[in-house]
Amino acid sequence: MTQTDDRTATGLAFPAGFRWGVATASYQIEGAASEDGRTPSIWDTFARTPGRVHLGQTGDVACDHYHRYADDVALMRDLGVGTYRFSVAWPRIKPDGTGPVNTRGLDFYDRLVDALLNAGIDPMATLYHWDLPQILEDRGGWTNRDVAYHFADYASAVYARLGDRVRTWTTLNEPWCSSFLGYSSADHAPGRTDPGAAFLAVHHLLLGHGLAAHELRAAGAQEVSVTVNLSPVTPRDAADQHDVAAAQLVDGLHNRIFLDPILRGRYPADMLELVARFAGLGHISDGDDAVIAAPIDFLGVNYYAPTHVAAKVGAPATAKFPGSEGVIFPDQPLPVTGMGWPIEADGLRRLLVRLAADYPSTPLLITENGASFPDFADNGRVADDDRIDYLRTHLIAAHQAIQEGVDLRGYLAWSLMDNFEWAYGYEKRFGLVHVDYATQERLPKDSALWFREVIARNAV
Ligand code: IFM
Repeated sequence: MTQTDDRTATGLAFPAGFRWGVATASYQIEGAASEDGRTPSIWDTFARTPGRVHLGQTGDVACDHYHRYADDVALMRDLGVGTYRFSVAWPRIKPDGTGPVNTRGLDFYDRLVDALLNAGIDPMATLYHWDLPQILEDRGGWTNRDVAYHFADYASAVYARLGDRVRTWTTLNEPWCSSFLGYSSADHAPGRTDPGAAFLAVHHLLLGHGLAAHELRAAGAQEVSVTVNLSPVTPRDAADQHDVAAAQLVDGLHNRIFLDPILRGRYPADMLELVARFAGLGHISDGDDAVIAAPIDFLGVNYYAPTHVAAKVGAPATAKFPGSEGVIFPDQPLPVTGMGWPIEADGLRRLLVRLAADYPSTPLLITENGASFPDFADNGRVADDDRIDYLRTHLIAAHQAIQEGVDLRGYLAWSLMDNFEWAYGYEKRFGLVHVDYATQERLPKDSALWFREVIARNAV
């Protein structure tokens, strides 16, 4: 990167030590799907199932990061990031899900971590970003309590190899997606449509988080965290009790069903009623609450868009939110990203302020924020002003939250580079760096140059 981009600096300085970085996930960038002993994950299976992923695309090659990681680390160094959040692919480490550790799988992350440290970049490892070994899904996946214990074993194995150099560990990424999109709405792998299974998955993901957090801590991890995707939920009419009740329900299913067990040690009462309705309570054992509430050093917050809801008599439930009969999601009069997601930067400020109020003394770190837009490389340049606007306004909102007293420790942009956007395949581009999938050529977009200046100034 030789150009600079000093558009914007409004002079809003972030606190000293604020962590700046970028994030990715294993299946979305690595490729090398059957190399060095890796076995299929649920996403390999899902992507091969006709009709599930845009144009039948898969992560077989993706950004070929498995082979090009050194160049990608160099890109990050040029960007000036202090932190790189990546995820580890469980099927590389334990190809049969539970048994012996595959050293060759660990070797890859070992090389990556060393390259990052040599480049002065702090590695932040996420242990589960959705690529469950298919062999475990064949035994029920996250509906099976045993998987939570297998997850903790796998976490220990990764820590044993990388814990001397990786100081920050995240157990799960976005358990809402793993449970509700994976087991109820079928938008994600494993593509099931059983709301009861989704609630079982919620609990076993939470349990897996708690067990793994305990193992990591006991082994000496310096920082343990979990990342949730949250959305502030607003009723269409704050004076209408039905709209307000609808918002409360969706807030429960999107946010509180994960936040309360992790940070308060119990399910919220309204959510426990839904769990009982769809899955019974037999899968919740005495002592689970305490395991799930294992202390964390910060909460990872992924924010993309706000949610607006209203009540409507007779409306059917939305599969992503089981139990949401009578709730609708009216279009909002807001601009949208390339995903069709409404853009509201103040939603991030509201969310952070609410988290600080409801769950005090938990430091926060934005582990993902970003936007997809239809980008085009033209004469060696991608002019993505819309992404710069998105990032800038969200950073200003984050800065405002800090001014209002929120203990926000850092901001990681999603994503380092364009990648496999799950069911949307390669059609949607979230990267700061453009990827030409035919040649695997990387080209920093204008947003990368802009973000580099933000990082260098510690200010937006
Ligand atoms: O690409 C995803 C990522 O894997 C998880 N958080 C949201 C991103 C954009 O959809």
